[in-house]
Amino acid sequence: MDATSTISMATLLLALFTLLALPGLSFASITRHYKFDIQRKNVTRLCHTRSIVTVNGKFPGPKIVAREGDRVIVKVINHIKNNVTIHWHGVRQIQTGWADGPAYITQCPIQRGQTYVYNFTIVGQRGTLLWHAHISWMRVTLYGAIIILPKRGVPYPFPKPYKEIPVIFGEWFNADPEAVIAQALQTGAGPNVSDAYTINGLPGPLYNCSKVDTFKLKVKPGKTYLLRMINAALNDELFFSIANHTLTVVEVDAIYTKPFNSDTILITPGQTTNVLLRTKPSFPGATFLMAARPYATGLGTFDNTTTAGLLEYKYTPSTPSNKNLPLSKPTLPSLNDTAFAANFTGKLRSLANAQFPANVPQTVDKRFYFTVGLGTSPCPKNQTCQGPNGTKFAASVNNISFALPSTALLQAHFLGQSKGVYTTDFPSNPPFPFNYTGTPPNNTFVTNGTKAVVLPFNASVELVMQDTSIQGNESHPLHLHGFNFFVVGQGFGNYDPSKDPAKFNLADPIERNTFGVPAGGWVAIRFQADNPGVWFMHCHLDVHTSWGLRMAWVVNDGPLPNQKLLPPPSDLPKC
Ligand SMILES: *[C@@H]1O[C@H](CO)[C@@H](O)[C@H](O)[C@H]1NC(C)=O
Ligand SMILES: *[C@@H]1O[C@H](CO)[C@@H](O)[C@H](O)[C@H]1NC(C)=O
Ligand SMILES: *[C@@H]1O[C@H](CO)[C@@H](O)[C@H](O)[C@H]1NC(C)=O
Ligand SMILES: *[C@@H]1O[C@H](CO)[C@@H](O)[C@H](O)[C@H]1NC(C)=O
Ligand SMILES: *[C@@H]1O[C@H](CO)[C@@H](O)[C@H](O)[C@H]1NC(C)=O
Ligand SMILES: *[C@@H]1O[C@H](CO)[C@@H](O)[C@H](O)[C@H]1NC(C)=O
Ligand SMILES: *[C@@H]1O[C@H](CO)[C@@H](O)[C@H](O)[C@H]1NC(C)=O
Ligand SMILES: *[C@@H]1O[C@H](CO)[C@@H](O)[C@H](O)[C@H]1NC(C)=O
Ligand SMILES: *[C@@H]1O[C@H](CO)[C@@H](O)[C@H](O)[C@H]1NC(C)=O
Ligand SMILES: *[C@@H]1O[C@H](CO)[C@@H](O)[C@H](O)[C@H]1NC(C)=O
Ligand SMILES: *[C@@H]1O[C@H](CO)[C@@H](O)[C@H](O)[C@H]1NC(C)=O
Ligand SMILES: *[C@@H]1O[C@H](CO)[C@@H](O)[C@H](O)[C@H]1NC(C)=O
Ligand SMILES: [Cu+2]
Repeated sequence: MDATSTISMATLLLALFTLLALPGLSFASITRHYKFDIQRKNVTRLCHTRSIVTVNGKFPGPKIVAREGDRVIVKVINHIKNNVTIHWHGVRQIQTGWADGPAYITQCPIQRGQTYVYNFTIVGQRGTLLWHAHISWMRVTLYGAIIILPKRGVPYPFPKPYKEIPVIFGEWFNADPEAVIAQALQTGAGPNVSDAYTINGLPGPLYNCSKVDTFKLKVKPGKTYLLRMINAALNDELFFSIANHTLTVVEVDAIYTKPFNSDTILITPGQTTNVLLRTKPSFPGATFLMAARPYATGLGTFDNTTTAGLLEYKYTPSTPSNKNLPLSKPTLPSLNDTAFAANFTGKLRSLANAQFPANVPQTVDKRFYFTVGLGTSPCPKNQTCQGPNGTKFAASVNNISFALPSTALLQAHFLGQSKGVYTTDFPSNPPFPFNYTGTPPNNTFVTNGTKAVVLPFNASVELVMQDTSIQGNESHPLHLHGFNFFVVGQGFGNYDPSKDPAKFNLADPIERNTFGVPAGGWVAIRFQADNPGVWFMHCHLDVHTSWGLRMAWVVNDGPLPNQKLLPPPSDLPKC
């Protein structure tokens, strides 16, 4: 080897080394391939065997692991009679709305025998998210974790955990959930509630015939564990606590937070929360219960049971046995503790530093005020209905109960064929004002329609969502697809546009994709409409979604090539 080639080789190696060391270069990212076979499996819980729908026969489903910047390709093959779609909850899907997944919004369902390949990259996100089915109530058993690691060589903004553990909450029905919701929609009554909550698919020791199905977290003393918590329950927000241990919240919805300590966390369906658990410095000689049960304030019945798991310190011969020591139980807030909920959510702040800035829109192009809540719809002529006063339960946004179309909105939008599929007259304000959190109006009937809001590319949006007291004040965890939003303000009673904006936090508000509109209150959010496509927004309590608490935003293309929705993949399912 002569001198020049040695030099050029060294330069090349140096250049290569520099490139590899720099995070964010596309060639450092990789493609992660997954295959999801949708198939039934007999599973027993609470001494009750049921044929449930699974991915690859696993319950909860397989976890997706990727690094920030990676491409994820999931081939979904549907082997069952039910239609299926999969949603990658919280993944931004920049320009790739075709891979988002809500049925009849971004795609037609994958029917029996069909295959669809979800193909997307993970841009500017790291943390915990979840995937779940997004059609009818199929997500009761079709869900799993999405774990997005930072780019190689980039540390967490908190001490490196000794171990990372997914903790996924779910809801178990002894009955077939598809039959439960079909019957409720037919009769107009509230659906039968679930029989148990689960931690990683296991109800735990507080239910009859369930001791064998208990999640056990075995830990060593003096270590820091990262619990990646996900609420995949169908209809219930949950309080969670571990006896005698404090949790440090460090990330929600794949956004780093300013760390804060709490003995109990509140997590709504669709939300994720990463917490650090520091174990006791020495073997404590006792086992600790971890438990979750709902936060609920509505008038309807709900599953008020408690799921539990065990935090077990590893026993070594040099430590005394803990066999006969009492089990420590956590104290959870009462089922209707709205003060705790407000206190907890009020503590969440984005990290908002130079490396992880909070890009809060400081000015607003478009303002919206949406009521969210329950209502009723008339009973069909020759039927008797079992909802309030012989009507049917319904739910709405600005009094519109969203009717799903029979083809996908995104296709209609892309092809310029919205006529007969959806209209663009979704109201920016409630149709008639009333004291939203006071005595409900006499007429609680909703109207229905398939209506969307159209936004120009990159509009900055401020949306105030107001709970209504119709059928009871209740927290509604609203989830926005395709974006994260900043929670700039929240309060109780009716939003006051003359006084409340002065109190908005535009510096370090929490950024996330799902937020519980306070029971009997309001929340103000802001987001930049920088992702072209059709984006669903809905309550993540599936019973409310089924009743119509859902709507869609259409974000038009921008002028540049990287501001346009890409063409649909060739295997996009047809209706
Ligand atoms: C589930 O159990 C039923 C009844 O025992 C049986 O007929 C069926 O084949 C089983 N299904 C699967 C997927 O194992
Ligand atoms: C995924 O999308 C990328 C970008 O459009 C494309 O190059 C690639 O071929 C796709 N892969 C599959 C398996 O569809
Ligand atoms: C757990 O907390 C309870 C109540 O504060 C206390 O009585 C008990 O001693 C604690 N147990 C352990 C092992 O720390
Ligand atoms: C849970 O609900 C059941 C049935 O509605 C009720 O009987 C029971 O008192 C409730 N338990 C709690 C702790 O609220
Ligand atoms: C919460 O429920 C308890 C009974 O479980 C009741 O006494 C109390 O009034 C309720 N609080 C609120 C704010 O509804
Ligand atoms: C709110 O949180 C603070 C600090 O953690 C605590 O001292 C206070 O008691 C909490 N208030 C309520 C109503 O839970
Ligand atoms: C009444 O309901 C039944 C089924 O529930 C339906 O077959 C029938 O057509 C309905 N009649 C009218 C007049 O709507
Ligand atoms: C049902 O109707 C009665 C009388 O028409 C009314 O007093 C009551 O408030 C209604 N209940 C609900 C839940 O709408
Ligand atoms: C709305 O109703 C609530 C509850 O009854 C009441 O406290 C409040 O004063 C009412 N607000 C207005 C503006 O009337
Ligand atoms: C509501 O109904 C009550 C009694 O049915 C009536 O007195 C009142 O005027 C009605 N209010 C409105 C706003 O229509
Ligand atoms: C929508 O409203 C119309 C009346 O405007 C009614 O006939 C129809 O049944 C409603 N559809 C649904 C799904 O509630
Ligand atoms: C599945 O979806 C297709 C397309 O929308 C629809 O025609 C069919 O009725 C659905 N099948 C079932 C079993 O729901
Ligand atoms: Cu809701």
